[in-house]
Amino acid sequence: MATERTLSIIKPDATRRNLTGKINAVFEDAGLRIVAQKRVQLTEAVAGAFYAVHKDRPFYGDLVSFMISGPVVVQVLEGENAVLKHRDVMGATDPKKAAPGTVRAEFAESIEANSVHGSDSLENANNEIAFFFAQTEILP
Ligand code: IDP
Repeated sequence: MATERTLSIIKPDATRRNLTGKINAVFEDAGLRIVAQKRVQLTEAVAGAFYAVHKDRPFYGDLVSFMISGPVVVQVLEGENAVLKHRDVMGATDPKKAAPGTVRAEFAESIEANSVHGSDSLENANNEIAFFFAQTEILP
């Protein structure tokens, strides 16, 4: 197994409910290391660009509005098999289908306000990390 990095976002529903620490504890307990982290208010342009892959989906407009409804915490997580490990501890997109103990099962409010984002492939992780972070901001 290789050491990987993945891009994680703690979404506005979770920052609003003061859950950043609890979610970070799930990641750290799973063996993921937070090697970069910042709390930011996304603009419509930035959130729209980040989720451009979904621009033709019916939920795109609502998703962008949700993502700018409050601050998010963007982070780089590092560890063995980090992309898949992070997706595993996040749980399924729809919290009703998420396995018990996953972040989304424990904390998500709905399929949209589902508390966390995680890159779904190593290639996307590299692109999404570069979208938010300069190399100098990542401190293993
Ligand atoms: P993922 O975050 O589990 O990878 P994606 O299908 O990539 O799921 O969707 C991106 C985000 O769009 C989801 O995390 C969720 O916030 C939102 N989303 C996905 N499907 C729906 C839907 O059917 N209705 C509303 N929002 C959705």
